[in-house]
Amino acid sequence: MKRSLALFLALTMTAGFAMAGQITVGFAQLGAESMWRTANTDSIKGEAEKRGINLIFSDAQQKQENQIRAVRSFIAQGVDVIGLPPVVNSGWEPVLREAKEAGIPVILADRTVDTTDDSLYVSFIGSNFLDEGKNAGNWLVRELKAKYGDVSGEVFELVGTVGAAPAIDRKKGFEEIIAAHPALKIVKSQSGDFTRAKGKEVMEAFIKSPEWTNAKRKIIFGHNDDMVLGAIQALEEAGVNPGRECIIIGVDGIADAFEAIAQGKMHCTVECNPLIGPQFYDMVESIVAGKSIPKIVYSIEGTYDYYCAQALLPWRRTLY
Ligand code: GZL
Repeated sequence: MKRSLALFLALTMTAGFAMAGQITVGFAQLGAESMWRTANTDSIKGEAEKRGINLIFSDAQQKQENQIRAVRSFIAQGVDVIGLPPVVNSGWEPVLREAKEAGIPVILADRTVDTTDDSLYVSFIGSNFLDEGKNAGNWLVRELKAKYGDVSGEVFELVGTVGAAPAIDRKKGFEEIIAAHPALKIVKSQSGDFTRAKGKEVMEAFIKSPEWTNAKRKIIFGHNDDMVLGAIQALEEAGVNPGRECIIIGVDGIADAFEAIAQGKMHCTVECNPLIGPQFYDMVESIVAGKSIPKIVYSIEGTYDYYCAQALLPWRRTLY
């Protein structure tokens, strides 16, 4: 094995050593880009420990080539099951074929892949991102009708990682809902890569644009809460009062978003449940026991706005 690959594996792998009869799972986590991802990692690691599962965990720092390298390493180690949250939805068929040929089942955990051959993975567990985009759109339409009596405004969209399933489908779902309201339109759309830092940078550029100056009703829709929280920082530094001068919607439902809503700086967050560890390992144990599992397992999720965020904040802090 090349020195660089050996060094990479040593640096990013937290490898366990399986006892006889113990299940070994290789999980190629995509990164640590957001509070959502941190909570997701805690759920995957914590549940493995609770169940006595030998977990080999790697962090790809949001690079597809690192994830592919980690999957190849899990195949070489002969793990029982591979968990993969693909950072983008294309370019996976070759390595998924290698896992299939090695007889190692793959569960897509959190994000999906574009493939015509769905025998390359056993199942997908995660959220319905299209519904999350629709939930954001529907909340906005209801809010505009209730508050202003008309559905109009200029949307500034903070897009997630380019090519990632949640970014593609949240956008698609949101656009599907607002398409019925011609006076409500997306006037600027740019990727903040799901991070707080880049969300701030993109909002700083939006604020300098003519679309922002000419906007009659400034609406910000972020594909995750971390980018929205970065954008709120940019707004406040530019002397804009986010809660009063804008309508701001995020996705994930992280506690910091509940906090921002409770402080009147944000208006709504659409939940995306990161705590899929228990469901994921139920699927792993079923596969190892030779039982069949559904091709798609969706997480249970809600939508939280300024009516409930304050009251629910203490509960949310206990989750992540
Ligand atoms: C969604 C997940 C997304 C979150 C972001 O299931 O893939 O990735 O919405 C995270 O916070 O970066």
